[in-house]
Amino acid sequence: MREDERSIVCFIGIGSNVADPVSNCLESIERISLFSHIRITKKSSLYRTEPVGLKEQEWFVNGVIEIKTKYTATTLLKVLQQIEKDMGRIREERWGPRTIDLDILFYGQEVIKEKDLSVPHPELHKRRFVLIPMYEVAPYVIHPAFGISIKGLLNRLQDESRVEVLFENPNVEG
Ligand code: A4P
Ligand code: MG
Repeated sequence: MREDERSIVCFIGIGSNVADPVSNCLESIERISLFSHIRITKKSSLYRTEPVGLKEQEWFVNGVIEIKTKYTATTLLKVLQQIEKDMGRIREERWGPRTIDLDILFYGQEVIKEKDLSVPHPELHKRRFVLIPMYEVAPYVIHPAFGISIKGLLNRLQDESRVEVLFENPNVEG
């Protein structure tokens, strides 16, 4: 845990395209909410999204949540990876199908470049399936490496893959 005990605002990207992707996404949010040092403060709608990277796979369901946490970024990554594991995610091909994928998009305004952790997530500014739900919960958050807001990143975005609202999350807070 962070020694100063102050919470950091983070954004987590959620994705699934295996079995029942909507329940996988909702279950992962539920599991995240059970950690005592994580408070979920906003949830985006869930979106049905065209696969990016490896095209020959099922469409994904994607969403973003805002959390406040006292965990360090490294501990938060471990928590998310444990949830992925508990939900039955096995090692698959890169960019291929997955039961649940939990990415740290932003950890406050920190820029982290470690072997196992890059924050902001290095692909987020290139991906419509991340920026659309991110825009819904926090349009004015600034990307700390580029100094550009989510709105600005969306305006510059070249990714034209389709992102459709599936249903509005019934529990949006904040
Ligand atoms: N890692 C480094 N930085 C981070 C971070 N900020 N958050 C490391 C989470 N993990 C981070 O991740 C591989 C390693 O990344 C981890 O061990 C961690 O230490 P992984 O999730 O196990 O592997 P992966 O998912 O196969 O690769 P990668 O690069 O994470 O894939 P992505 O970027 O997650 O992309 N299309 C649509 N429409 N929707 C999607 O959600 N997702 C992907 C996967 C491709 N196409 C998609 C979607
Ligand atoms: Mg990932």
